[in-house]
Amino acid sequence: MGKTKQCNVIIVYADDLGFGDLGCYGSHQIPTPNLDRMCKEGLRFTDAYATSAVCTPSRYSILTGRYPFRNSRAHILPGDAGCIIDPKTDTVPRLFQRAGYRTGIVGKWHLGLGDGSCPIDWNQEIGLTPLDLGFDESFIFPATADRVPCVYLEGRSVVNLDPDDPIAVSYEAECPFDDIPTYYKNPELLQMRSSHGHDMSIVGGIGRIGYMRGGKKALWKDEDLAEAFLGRALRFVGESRDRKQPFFLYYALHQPHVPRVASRRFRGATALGPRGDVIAELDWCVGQLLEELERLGIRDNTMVIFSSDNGPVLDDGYVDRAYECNGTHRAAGPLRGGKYSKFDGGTRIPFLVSCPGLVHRGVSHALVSQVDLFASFAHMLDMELGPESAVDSQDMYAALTGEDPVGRKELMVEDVSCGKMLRRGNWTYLSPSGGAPFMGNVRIETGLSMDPQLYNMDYDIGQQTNVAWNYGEVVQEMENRLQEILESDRTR
Ligand code: NG6
Ligand code: CA
Repeated sequence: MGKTKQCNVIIVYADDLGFGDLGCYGSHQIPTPNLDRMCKEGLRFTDAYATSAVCTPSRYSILTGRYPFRNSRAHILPGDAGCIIDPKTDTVPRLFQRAGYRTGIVGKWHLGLGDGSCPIDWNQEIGLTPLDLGFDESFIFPATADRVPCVYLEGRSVVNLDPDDPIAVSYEAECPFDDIPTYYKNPELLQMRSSHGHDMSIVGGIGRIGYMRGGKKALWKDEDLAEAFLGRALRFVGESRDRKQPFFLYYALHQPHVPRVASRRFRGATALGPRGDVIAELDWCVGQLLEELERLGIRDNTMVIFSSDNGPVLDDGYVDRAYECNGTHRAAGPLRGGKYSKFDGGTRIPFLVSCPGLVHRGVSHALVSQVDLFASFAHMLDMELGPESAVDSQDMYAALTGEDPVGRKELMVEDVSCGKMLRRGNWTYLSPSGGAPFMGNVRIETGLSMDPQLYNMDYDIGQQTNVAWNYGEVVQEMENRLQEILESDRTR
């Protein structure tokens, strides 16, 4: 088949959306008509994985084509962390830039800012941002919706900075600012209580991780986040179209990560409480984007990939009725565990591809990892990759377009504590690692065990029956292979 050279590419990346959260993946309780339609027009993958069960490492991989273990700083970052991607590292947006594309990021970043040599001064231009990693345009929030600073960053600067109200941020355990509202001192200001953590600064009536002072005019409103990001995404697409330049957009949604505050239009949209509502909102955002592509006459020339950075969690630290209203909804679908865990619920995620060059529509069981997008895009663009670029990325272009039903032979993922899982064919092998089998606060099974675990995903998608003792040779082989990957040349 012909290559879809010069077609636009959009990655829409949800935050904590589970394998079972969309209608097209079996949910009956959350209306997701837009993604369901995109699914009908494209390919729905059943065996696609993020590289990690949490955010920062997955995002590191999707943008660099490297497994997170290659970067010792690829763990959930505080909001004032230095950037963990060395500006010399090749990235997906750089690849597109080299191919003549206009590149943009809109939404959640969570890979750190500045070079880490000194604390970030939020009142000045910031030295190392997505602009230094291959993005021509950048409109982001620095970390997560529950971490300070709760501000947008456009290019190198905080939006709506007021020199008379400078921003200061601290992730010290003790609050260094005695004149800001905090969780225990000012409970009267809270509009949503925390179930665990999120008990430092109060911003917009919500307890956050980290302390923040100043920047009143710059603070985002949680209920406006969806439309603010969507507006920027549409603007980027429109401007690219006006310039007649092909574009790559990384649209990193903040939903359904906590705190879940739906815009007015979606408040009460589902019977599942705020978590359901913000998923309905997320679906609407994607619908708006697809409509705009159609309106501009570029839908047929744009590859849209939709996925999530890690699996789902109901209670991630706020009292927002996610458990109480969940009913029979299964956010991880038939998978065991969820966000944070080594079971498939942590890393097997929704993955939809809708693209002009599609060979087949429908369902693909090809085994693919988000780390593969880099090499697959290189193939699509007819670009060579140097030996140091995207060392873990495999060219899965034929799988993404539906030509190849098989995909990878194997892939590796990690849980929140960096324990490893190797998927090979129908086997999942969970390498032994210590730690509690259950995370009480989030009520998720971790998959941690000092025993090796082996599951046959053909018969046992819910990973209920550990057959490691019956297949000693497979276990040994897979453990050896994991070690081989982990020892492979880190410097490449
Ligand atoms: C955890 C937070 C959780 C979430 C997660 C990162 C607490 C108690 N929990 O530490 O709410 O922010 O980090 O999520 O603070 S991720 O999707 O960005 O990886
Ligand atoms: Ca996440």
